[in-house]
Amino acid sequence: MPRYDPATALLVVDVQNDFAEPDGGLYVPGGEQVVETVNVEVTAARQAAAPVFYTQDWHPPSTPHFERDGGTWPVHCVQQTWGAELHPQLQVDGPVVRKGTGGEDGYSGFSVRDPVSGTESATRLGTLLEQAGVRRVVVTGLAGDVCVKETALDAVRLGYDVTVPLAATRFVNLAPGDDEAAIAEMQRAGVDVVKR
Ligand code: VGL
Ligand code: ZN
Repeated sequence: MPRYDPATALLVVDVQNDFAEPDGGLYVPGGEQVVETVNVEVTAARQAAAPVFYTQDWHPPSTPHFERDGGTWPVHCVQQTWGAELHPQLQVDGPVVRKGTGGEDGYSGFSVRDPVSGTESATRLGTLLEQAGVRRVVVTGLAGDVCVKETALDAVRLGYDVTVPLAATRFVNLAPGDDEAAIAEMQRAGVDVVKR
């Protein structure tokens, strides 16, 4: 388990019903299992006075992020629906940063991208980490080959030391092998990927 301290934050990415529950709109196989392992991290972080931040995929009902509207993904995490809610068993003890709210692709917790124009803009997460004096981040949640990966890569670019404990994530594997490719990409970027 990663060691926490006030400068080592825990990031909990998109632990929402649509990803974590078998009848969710974009179920990540084994997603329900991370609720428990993430909660262990939340408890450890809070005991060490480490800040915890959550992200929440939060899409409008129609967005070019969705396959039916010209994008990639089945409908998921539509604002105000059951699927978009954080998992009911998730321990929430810190700010929740929503992403994709204006119809953007919100893969990284740090930034969103307009799927039509390609323009990127920052979420609140970077500012929150700066204000808290964070130097290191532990990235957990769903999915390991999508939002966890993009959040971890962005955190490296922003100068943070980054750890991803595999016990606290699962992979969507839209294409077979996406999990191994994501792990390799994170490692090449300097992420400390902790195997189970
Ligand atoms: C995610 C696909 C689409 C994720 C979000 O949270 O990993 N994946 N939107
Ligand atoms: Zn999404």
